Amino acid sequence: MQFARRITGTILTAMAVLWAVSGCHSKLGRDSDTSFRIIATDAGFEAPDRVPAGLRHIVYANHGSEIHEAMLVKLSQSMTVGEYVSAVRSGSLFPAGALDYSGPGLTSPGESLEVWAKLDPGQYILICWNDGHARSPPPRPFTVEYTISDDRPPKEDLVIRLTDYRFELIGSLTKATQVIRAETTGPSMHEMDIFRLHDGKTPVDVSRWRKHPSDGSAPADAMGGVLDNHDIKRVVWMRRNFKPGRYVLHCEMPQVTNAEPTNQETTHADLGMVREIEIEE
Ligand SMILES: [Cu+2]
Repeated sequence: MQFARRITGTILTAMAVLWAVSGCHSKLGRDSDTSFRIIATDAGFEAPDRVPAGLRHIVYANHGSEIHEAMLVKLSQSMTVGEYVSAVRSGSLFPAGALDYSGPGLTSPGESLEVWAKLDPGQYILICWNDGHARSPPPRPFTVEYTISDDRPPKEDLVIRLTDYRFELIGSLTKATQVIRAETTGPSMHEMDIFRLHDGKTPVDVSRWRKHPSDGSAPADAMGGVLDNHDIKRVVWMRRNFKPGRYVLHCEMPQVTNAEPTNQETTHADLGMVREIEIEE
C-alpha cells in the first residue's frame, strides 16, 4: 500500500514536472513558433480559421494583381461580420466597438513580409483598406483562441517611433534582411507603409497617388509595413529584405478616427507624416 502510494506519488511528481516544463516552454516561446500564414488575393484572404492568442508570427504574401494590406480587426462581442461590413459600406473606417490589431501594411503583388503582433482571444476579421477593397471582397473571419503561446520576435536592427506626426528612426535601414521594431509614441494611432520610389519620383508623388490611386501609373512599389493598433502601447515587429534605393515611410491614418463616416479625408501624411530615406548600395 505504502509502496503503491509512493509509486503514484513519483508518477504524479514526474507529471507535475513535465507539466511545469511544458508550461514554461510555451511561456518563453521557445520552439513554439506557430506561423500565422496569410495570403492576399484579389478575391480575398486565405488564412487559418483559428490561431492561438499571444504574440503571433504573421507570414504574409500578396498573390493578387493589386496592392493589398491585411488589417486584423477584433470585433466587439455583440458584432457580426455582416454588421462590421455594413458599417464600412455606409462610410465608417472605424466601426464602433471594433478594435484594430495591426497587421501587414500595403504590399505590392509578388511581395511578402513577416509581422509579429500580439492578439487577444476573440472573433476577428482580416480586411484590406486599399482603394475601396474593404467594400467589395468579403473580409476573412478567424478566431483567436483562449490558448496562449508566444512566438519570439527577432532582435531588431532598428527602431522606428511613430509619433504625431513624424517617423523617428533609431538606427538606420541597410540593404539586407532587416527587422524593424515599430513603437507608437502617439498620442494618436499611427501606421507605417513603406514604399520604394521609382526613378525620378518623390514622396509628394506617393502622397498624391495614394489619394487618387487610379490616376496614372504608380510612382512606387509597396513594400509592406505595419498597420495601426487601437492599443498604441503594443509594439509590432516587421521583417523583410531591402534593396538599395529611395524609400518613403508614409502614414495614411485619418486625422479623425471616430466611427462617424465624415471628416476622414485629411490623413497624417497630409499633416507631414511622410519621410524619405535612402538605402545605400
Ligand atoms: Cu500617423
